[in-house]
Amino acid sequence: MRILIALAAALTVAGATTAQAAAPPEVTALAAPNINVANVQAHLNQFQSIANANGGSRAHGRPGYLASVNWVKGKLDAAGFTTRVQSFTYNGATGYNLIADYPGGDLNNVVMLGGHLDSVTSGPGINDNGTGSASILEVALQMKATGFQPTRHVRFAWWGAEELGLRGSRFYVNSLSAADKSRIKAYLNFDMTGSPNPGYFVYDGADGQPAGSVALQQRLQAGFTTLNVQTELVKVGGRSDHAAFAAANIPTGGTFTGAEQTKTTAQARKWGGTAGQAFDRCYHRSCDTTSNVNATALDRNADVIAYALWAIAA
Ligand code: DPN
Ligand code: ZN
Repeated sequence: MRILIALAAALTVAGATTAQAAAPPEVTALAAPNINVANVQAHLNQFQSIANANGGSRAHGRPGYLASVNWVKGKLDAAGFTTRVQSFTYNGATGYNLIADYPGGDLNNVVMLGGHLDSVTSGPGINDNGTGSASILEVALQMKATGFQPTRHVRFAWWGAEELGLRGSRFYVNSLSAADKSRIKAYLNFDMTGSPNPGYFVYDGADGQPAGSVALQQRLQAGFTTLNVQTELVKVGGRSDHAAFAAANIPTGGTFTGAEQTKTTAQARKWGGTAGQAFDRCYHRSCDTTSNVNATALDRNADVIAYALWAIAA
């Protein structure tokens, strides 16, 4: 699906040499790209193959985790991102965050998008959180493919060891100077965006989150509205990697399609799917494979990520 952002922009004529009356401002459409869900699914297939080749998981301290980092890094390097692997130690094993900067934009005005790349040890972690990881990867690649040149600087992160207590994201935020923290104006988190019995949740920006979080919430809600999808607010508290940013007083937001909780009758009426069943029956289980992803939810969330990024970073 395609989402258009209407922007008022002044027309400028390159190379004009004669003084003429300025052209009137015109409304042009700056289109956020329609994220092709087949591309996101191809990334998920890659994560599944990596797990299959590495004992069935992509967990912290297991070879499938570093293989995931290296694969995502290769895609970003090829697209011209400036990438960095940040190591940390947790539980006697080395963990890794992958940080990727899109060249250009105001370095004092940074927008970050992130998601955790690790799985639990019991499975390949395709919905949790191959989905968020693959979606922000595809959005990053489409920045380059479309030649997007935002005013703000855009940075992506794939976090390690989320499943062991948000370790990687906390390590990253703690590694920043006060000045570097203050340069980050927004952090958007994507953790589980393709649940098989999906809900459409947006992080509640008023739930003890820093000032500015409600604006991010509303931007994400607007993306879903454009797709004619109803949303509910969810209080995610400390359950994912936005928490370290919120603790540093950085505005946060995100989307979520549900985990172990049960879809209500009212939610099934609104979103379809099965009432009385978990949003993700394979949450943290070995069956969290590529079969455990709802393609419509994956597609809609990827489009909303692009919609929000194009609007916020413009
Ligand atoms: N943090 C998620 C997990 O990795 O288990 C679950 C979750 C994601 C919960 C997003 C709330 C919001
Ligand atoms: Zn998760």
